[in-house]
Amino acid sequence: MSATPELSREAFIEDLIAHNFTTYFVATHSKSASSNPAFRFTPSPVSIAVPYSWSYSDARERLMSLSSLLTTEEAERRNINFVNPSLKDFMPAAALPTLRGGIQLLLPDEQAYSHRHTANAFRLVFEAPESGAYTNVEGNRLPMSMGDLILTPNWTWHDHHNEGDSHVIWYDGLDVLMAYWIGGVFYEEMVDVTGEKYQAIKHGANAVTDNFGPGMIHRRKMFPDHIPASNNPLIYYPYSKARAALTELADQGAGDPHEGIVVEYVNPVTCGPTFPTMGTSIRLIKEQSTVEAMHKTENIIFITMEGSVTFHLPDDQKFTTELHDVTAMPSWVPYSITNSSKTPAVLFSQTDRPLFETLGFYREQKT
Ligand code: 1HN
Repeated sequence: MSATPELSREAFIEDLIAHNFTTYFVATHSKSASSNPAFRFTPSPVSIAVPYSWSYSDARERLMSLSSLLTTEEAERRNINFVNPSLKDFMPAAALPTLRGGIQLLLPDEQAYSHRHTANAFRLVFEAPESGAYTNVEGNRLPMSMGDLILTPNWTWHDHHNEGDSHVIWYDGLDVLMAYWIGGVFYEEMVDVTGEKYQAIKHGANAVTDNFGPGMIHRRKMFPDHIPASNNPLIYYPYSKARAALTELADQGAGDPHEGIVVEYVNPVTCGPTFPTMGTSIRLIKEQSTVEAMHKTENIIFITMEGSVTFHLPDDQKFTTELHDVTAMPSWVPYSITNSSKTPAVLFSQTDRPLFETLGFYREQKT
């Protein structure tokens, strides 16, 4: 196109966009009303996602229905994903811009065959038989008991099994949305690599947890060379230990008005987050107490593991949760958390805060 000064501003911009160009004034300027506010230069972040809370009982009912319509063989992973209504048109299965979450089911005698991917993932167990449900991560048989946290870091083989006498349901948390956006997803099925659908069991869970007693690890034994050195070798965190840590801190009177009593699951090698891209923590909110609101640049998903809480947001929006409900809070949205009952509440969380911290974008501000 040659320069045509006689074009009106509107016609010029229309032509520009039609030819796959744009300009700061249209795409980014804070005064422009033509773009999504999330992509303008606003004084503080405006997320492309909305706060949202999904009821576990609604999701669970659908997962059960799905189990009579789709086998694990067909589905590879039979799950129901949590979808943020403002992201559904342009991101696959996103609870928040970087985070994916879902619940997965195995009935007795079912299994989900081995695969691996660069996206990091964790499993948080919601319902499980007394024994017999487990995930095999790189040959380690890790039991799935209520509240246990199991990691399947970047490029680790993992398959799930239920040899128990009742169903197992767990939450899958992944950083895979970020991996899609940057073009970082690799994936393969074990059967195509080795001819086997499942891994052999080489170790029990104590081979993982006992390794950290002396404060030393045999990294080569835990993870062969092809797996990134940044991977967290502590791939199993039993709920009993996490819960005991919270009780002990509560007894000591620990806690912060803006956080409650919170412990982070850390990579013991770096003392950093569970994964380079994604952190996990567990928090106790004492009976009849409130965690005060704050702005934070993190996308965070809360899962109610015990009790019930109410999240209060701007414009009188609120979410009251029940057991295993999943609540997503986008970056910078302030929310307080109230536990008005007579028993403590426990919230698990999945956050992309490590990304902000690593990139130098992390900020927080009191309301
Ligand atoms: C995955 O590997 C699992 O291993 C579950 O159970 C859900 C969603 C997206 C990408 C990979 C699993 C997943 C997933």
